[in-house]
Amino acid sequence: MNFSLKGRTYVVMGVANKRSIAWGIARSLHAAGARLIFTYANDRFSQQVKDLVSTLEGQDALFYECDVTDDEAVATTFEQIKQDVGTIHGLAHCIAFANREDLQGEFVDTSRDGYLLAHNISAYSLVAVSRACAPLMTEGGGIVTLTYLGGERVVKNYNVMGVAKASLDATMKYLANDLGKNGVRVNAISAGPIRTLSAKGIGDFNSVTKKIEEEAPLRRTVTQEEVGDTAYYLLSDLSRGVTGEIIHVDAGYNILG
Ligand code: NDP
Ligand code: N5H
Repeated sequence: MNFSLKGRTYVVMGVANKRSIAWGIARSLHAAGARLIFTYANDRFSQQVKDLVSTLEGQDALFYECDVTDDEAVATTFEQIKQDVGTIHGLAHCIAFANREDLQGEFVDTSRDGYLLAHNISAYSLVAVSRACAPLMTEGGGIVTLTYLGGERVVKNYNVMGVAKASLDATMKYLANDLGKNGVRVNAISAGPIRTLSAKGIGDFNSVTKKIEEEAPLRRTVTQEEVGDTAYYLLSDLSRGVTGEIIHVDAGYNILG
């Protein structure tokens, strides 16, 4: 079996800068020979994304603006992708958001608006995006999303995002069940803490990583590249029998009691 991604096209959603997990995924897919399509929320980071992608040798990438809270934008983006490339073979959903004030203090204080916003962007978006992209996967395909241990257990400061990730995990499984009959697999990667723009200035990130360096089986944190290579596995035929699964790429931290 050939696990090259040459001749295949993947959509990567959620590159903000070179530290983004989505960027680690893009590099792994690129290294395997894939053609890439990037979407970004708004123009704020679009030039940065284009500059980054220009460093990928021989990559003839396409770019689309897509705010996942906007149903029309999601529909239009995938209609446009269909017109421009026809078939796609996979998608990486690397998108989450919660208000800063909801990522500190007590979860019990979460407002209705803050709860709905976090779930809208971080969990429902996977439903909207999967519904729009699955019809383009005419040769079968893979969808991968990014989750975190805070959706399985209570992690200090993760708060509403933990509840949204629990919803995302279940969403991933229900989508895997629906889309499997069309040859579309849906999986999640539960990444250990990585210093990205999202993680910046929130909670006590340093104390979380210190604990991981001291206690995780591998005694270190993980990198965007390691998450990227697992996404490559999940988006290639290497994982053809795997769907509805959560793979922890966290140096083994989740096995600790
Ligand atoms: P980044 O800040 O690099 O990426 C977050 C992305 O979310 C940004 O590109 C942002 O787009 C996008 N986004 C936010 N709102 C919207 C929206 N309405 N529509 C479209 N895109 C939106 O952080 P990460 O790489 O850390 O995050 C990627 C995923 O990984 C998230 O799901 C996160 O929860 C998850 N994760 C991260 C971990 C970590 O330690 N960093 C650990 C485990 C999981 P834009 O830049 O255009 O605003
Ligand atoms: C226990 C922790 C540390 C505390 C919680 C962090 C949660 C982070 C997730 C969300 C996505 C962060 C977020 O929404 C930040 C925004 O309020 C402000 N930032 C932005 O608007 C920037 C500019 C844009 C690019 O960010 C987004 N998201 O659009 C968890 C950590 C140990 C692990 C971690 C960091 C997990 C995770 O899910 O990201």
